[in-house]
Amino acid sequence: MNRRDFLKVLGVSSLSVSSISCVTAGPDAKPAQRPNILFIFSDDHAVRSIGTYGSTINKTPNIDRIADEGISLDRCFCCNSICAPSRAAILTGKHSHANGLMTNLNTFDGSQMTFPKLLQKAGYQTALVGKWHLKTDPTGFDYWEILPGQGNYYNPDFRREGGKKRYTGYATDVTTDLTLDWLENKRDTNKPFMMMCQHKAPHRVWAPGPKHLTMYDDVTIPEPETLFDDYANRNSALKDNEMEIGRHMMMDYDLKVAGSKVKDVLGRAFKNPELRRMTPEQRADWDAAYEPKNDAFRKANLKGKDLVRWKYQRYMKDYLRCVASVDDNIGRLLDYLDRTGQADNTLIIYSSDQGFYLGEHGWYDKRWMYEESFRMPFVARWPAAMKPGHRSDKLAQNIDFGPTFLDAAGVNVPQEMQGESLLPIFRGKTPRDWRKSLYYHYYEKGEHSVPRHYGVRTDRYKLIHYPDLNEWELFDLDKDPQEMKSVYGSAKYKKIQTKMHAELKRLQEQYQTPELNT
Ligand code: SGN
Ligand code: CA
Repeated sequence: MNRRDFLKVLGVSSLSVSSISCVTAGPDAKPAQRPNILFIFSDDHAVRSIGTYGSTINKTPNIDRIADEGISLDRCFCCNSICAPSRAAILTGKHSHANGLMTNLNTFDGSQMTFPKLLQKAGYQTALVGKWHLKTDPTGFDYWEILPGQGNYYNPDFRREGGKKRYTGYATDVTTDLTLDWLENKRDTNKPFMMMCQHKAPHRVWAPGPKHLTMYDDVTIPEPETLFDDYANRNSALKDNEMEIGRHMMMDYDLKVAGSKVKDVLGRAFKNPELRRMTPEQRADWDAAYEPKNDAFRKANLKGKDLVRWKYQRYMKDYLRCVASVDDNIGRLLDYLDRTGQADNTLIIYSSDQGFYLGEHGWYDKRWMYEESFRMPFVARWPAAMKPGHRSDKLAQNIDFGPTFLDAAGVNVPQEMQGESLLPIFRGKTPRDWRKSLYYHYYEKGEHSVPRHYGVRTDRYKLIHYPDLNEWELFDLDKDPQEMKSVYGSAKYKKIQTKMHAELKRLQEQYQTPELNT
């Protein structure tokens, strides 16, 4: 029985144990007393490129400010490391099989229960701006304006009820402009708000904005130890992956060597889709930044590992430039809250749909249950109700976000949500029976050739099953944090292995997962 079931039996709602004393939240509270919720969310932002998570490669002063004045979760994980499924899990508080959105190819059933709908019903004004990626129109929002599909970086199109509009500018700036415009001019100020500001950045094709085109030009980004992984001692599909910086990044499309016809190992040489969207001025700035560096690259005629190293530098600098714009724009939202006196009673969150590989194992992209793509950043601040400067290593998951926001708003968390409110953790009062393990399931058979897999993670161990390969992996994260050697089947880990199998089975039963029937 989980904590919420237990409380139900006692006739106590999760709110009554975790409501916050200085906020008079509850069904009868005056709307103004309930917190605003500002959820800032990005696409593919790995913790290793965030200051508060110990980044040695970049600075993120605004994300760090949220953490310093609130909390950062060190062990927050997604339930399925891919965009649309992570978003659906957040909206519904449910694992992928339970909300019906298992892969990016599925369509979200917008008629189901979601936390924005419940907040709206409870008197919140709800809004969504930016990347959505769930195919059907958003439901449960008083206002929405979204990027179609994956969206674009330069002069992005946005879709809203009854129309489409192209905005001149850079997507991260435009998404923030639209967010601020709604907050300042469009909403009903008699009601608390819940705004989801969702960036495309730093998703592929990592196109930096005009302000950051030459940032990092004079530095060398440190390489991860596993950049030249040989994929030994783990599952047999690793060697068949299609997400290597060296072999699967395209020169023009990914690496900004405009006009290059050099093909990747899959025979592809796509053009960067952003260049044709730019205004002549934007294109001139872009070329002024990239062409001198591209000339030097062509002359150097790099081969083998030197070429991989060059690709890694180009990739990382572009990725980090996109992150810099996200961080700057978070600063604009923090300023807005300060300027309007709303900072104190606004729960502001920064997170991203999953992690990402920044060269670890030689990769970009995500999908695997390995730490880099499994982990999500999560920082939150709510001065009226939380102490500053708190870190937590408790196991949290994206299915907890909805329950947390409902709990903060004084709205009962429905029994059908599988996540738990994180508010007790925010207050440093983690219940003794807080979860000891997490369930993960990746279902897609598609791009980047990652096999379907599922598993369980505890504080120290991770067990993964690849049903199509009929193979298992077991990692001791204390001894092998980079997950370079599976100890599955080793005599030394026999007891742990048995325990982890039992734990996986327990979670499968708790969540009624599909592999129970396979
Ligand atoms: C696109 C990307 C992939 C990426 C998926 C999923 N290719 O298809 O590299 O894995 O999105 O990303 S691209 O050529 O279109 O950039 S997700 O964040 O939407 O899940
Ligand atoms: Ca994503």
